[in-house]
Amino acid sequence: MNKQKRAIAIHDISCIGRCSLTVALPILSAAGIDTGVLPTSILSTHTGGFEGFTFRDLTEDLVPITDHWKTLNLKFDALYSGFLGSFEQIDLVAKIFDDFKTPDTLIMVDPVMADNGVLYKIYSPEMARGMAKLCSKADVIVPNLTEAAFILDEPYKGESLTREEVESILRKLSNLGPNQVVLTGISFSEGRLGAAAYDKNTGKMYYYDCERIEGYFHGTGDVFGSALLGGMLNGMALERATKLAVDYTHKCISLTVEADLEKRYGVCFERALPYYLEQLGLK
Ligand code: PXL
Repeated sequence: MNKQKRAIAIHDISCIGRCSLTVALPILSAAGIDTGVLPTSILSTHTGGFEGFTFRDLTEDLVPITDHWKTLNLKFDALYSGFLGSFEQIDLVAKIFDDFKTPDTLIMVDPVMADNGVLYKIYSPEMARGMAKLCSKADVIVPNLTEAAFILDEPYKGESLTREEVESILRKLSNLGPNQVVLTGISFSEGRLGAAAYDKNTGKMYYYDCERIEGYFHGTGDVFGSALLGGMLNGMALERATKLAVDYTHKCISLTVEADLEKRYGVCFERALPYYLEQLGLK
């Protein structure tokens, strides 16, 4: 029998406004990965840009769902967590990682909780501390600079950091446990924006950036993380997958701006999927 790669995406469902599962699922599926979901919560919209959103916490469902999977002896090539619905979910997801990890399972944690120096609504500083614990279980983590500061319990210094500062953050994050760290929102010169990646096993650091497009674009962290994981599951090394994730995210933003689309709906990642598939060699 041929082997089909399988991943589980552990994020919320924001019913409106492309982010989390409505981004991870289509991107990973396009990358040829059979992607199952473990929804952490359901919101009527994401939390940034629509007033009065509803929020249903699905903490109580995580254990029954994954207990059923255990009886089926299911195996996954990747477990990918993002936005969680409660503080308790941190320990539950950590346990799910332990229960389903095999020597071939890639665990990716995007410690989604903050941006631009501020925690998202519904996240508490206590939750931020818990995220550090979850990151310690991962093979790869994908924080932005704000999330990195919360995880390391350090002040957020803004975006303009030196290479030495970025390298020190990457090393400290990898010392928590993950072998590979990809830090987003890195800018060493005006008008450029990208990511820095560190592989603890080789000691190598990589930087890659693109032209910066001004403005805040919702859900782009999820686009980036999903594109990175899709690249890695298609056999790309960290450096190549990081470049692809930066380029694809940049393309999604530039198409959204060109088409003059309403920003709170997230970026039109669908229109850049042909480019993504081409880079993956799937088209
Ligand atoms: O893209 C991160 C994210 C995920 N899920 C929800 C969010 C956000 C960012 O604001 O609100 C519900």
